[in-house]
Amino acid sequence: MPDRTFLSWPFFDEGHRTLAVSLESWATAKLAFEHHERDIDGACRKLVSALGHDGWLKYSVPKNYGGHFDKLDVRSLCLIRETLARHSGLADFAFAMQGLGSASIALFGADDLKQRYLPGVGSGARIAAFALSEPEGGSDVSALRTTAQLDGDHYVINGAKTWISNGGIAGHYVLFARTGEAPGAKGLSAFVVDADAPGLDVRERIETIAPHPLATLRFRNCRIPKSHLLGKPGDGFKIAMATLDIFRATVGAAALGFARRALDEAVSYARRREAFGHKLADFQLTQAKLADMATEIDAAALLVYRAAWTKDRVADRVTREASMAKMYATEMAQRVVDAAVQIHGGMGVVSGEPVERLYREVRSLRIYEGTTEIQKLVIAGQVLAGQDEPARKAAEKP
Ligand code: COS
Repeated sequence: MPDRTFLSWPFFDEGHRTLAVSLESWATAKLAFEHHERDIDGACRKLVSALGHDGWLKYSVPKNYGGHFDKLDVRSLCLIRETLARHSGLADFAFAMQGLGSASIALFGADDLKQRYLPGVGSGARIAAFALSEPEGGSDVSALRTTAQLDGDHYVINGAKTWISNGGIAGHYVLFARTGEAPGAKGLSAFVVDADAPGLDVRERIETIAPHPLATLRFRNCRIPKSHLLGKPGDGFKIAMATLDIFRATVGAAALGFARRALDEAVSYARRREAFGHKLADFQLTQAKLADMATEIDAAALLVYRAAWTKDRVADRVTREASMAKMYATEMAQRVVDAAVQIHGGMGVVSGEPVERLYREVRSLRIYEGTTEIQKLVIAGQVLAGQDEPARKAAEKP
């Protein structure tokens, strides 16, 4: 049984506690922590559909478009990702992408775009994707090369995007491209592109150590209606960053889920496995590992739910908190999962064992939605600029 004591922390209200308990029952009944590798696309489609059917995707869209809350509640998103990740990395992935691939529309789209795209995302009928990274760069967003040129009532898109999760199975892509209002970051715009838009091809699928739908997309004179612009021309960088401000904390939450599962597996193995006439759990070297794992998990949970609570209750801009949560929790999860593998010895590297799977699942979290190195730049930038707005607002609260 995973540690649930954190649910009594003051970051949460009763709704969050109920959500965590009911999703835990659902995940226990419906999700198997097992191999899906044979038909990843099919498994992913089924997961989106099940998550939608049973109401969990209502947390990915705002209330007016079939969701639960007026705006995305980051604490709920984090609790859901943490719980799903503990049961199935692919279920966490399927859930996370519905939010990441639609939040820019919810935050910056015109009402008719929201009406067209968000209800399907919230019901699971439409699979969403976020297309930012390019073959020549993912970290340096201001250097994106894909172009979108205005031609009458359309934008014409040319270029390529890569590492696109749900590439090939998505119904739409939130796309960032250069519209050229100014050099660098101020010359980017955001759009919604339907997957069947003429001129958009899925060029190749990418296989990774923890398989999920992932592809490179090519745009050749791909025409989309001008009305598919999100926000204003030139707003693309800020739209991408504001979206990542929400979802970076949730990546930390997924890392927490993987880490909690690894700790549970390690404790259970240490209690039953004998060596030198004792259970592994009787050895102080094992105990020291378990103590470090448990402490790091709690530290990461505090950072993740601090970021989520700050976004929900205190400040719109939580760049520093979200980056700290993402960086610390994903690095922590790597260490915790590695320690769990070590406690399992040879069993830890047997294909299909839960900790072997966690070892593969956890690695990409330190890379996607901003590498650890990028998070350090973001945090240092905030510290050097003295941007402590959320902390100040929190201190002012009665
Ligand atoms: N919310 C709203 N606006 C934001 C913002 C945020 N979170 N972050 C930055 N901005 C604004 C800034 O206020 C600034 O606006 P002004 O020029 O009007 O002041 C503008 O955007 C540029 O910001 P900044 O100068 O901080 O940008 P940098 O070029 O220094 O940022 C990094 C560079 C590396 C931090 C950024 O490109 C980044 O996060 N890259 C990683 C992207 C990523 O996660 N890639 C993985 C693909 S997604 S799976």
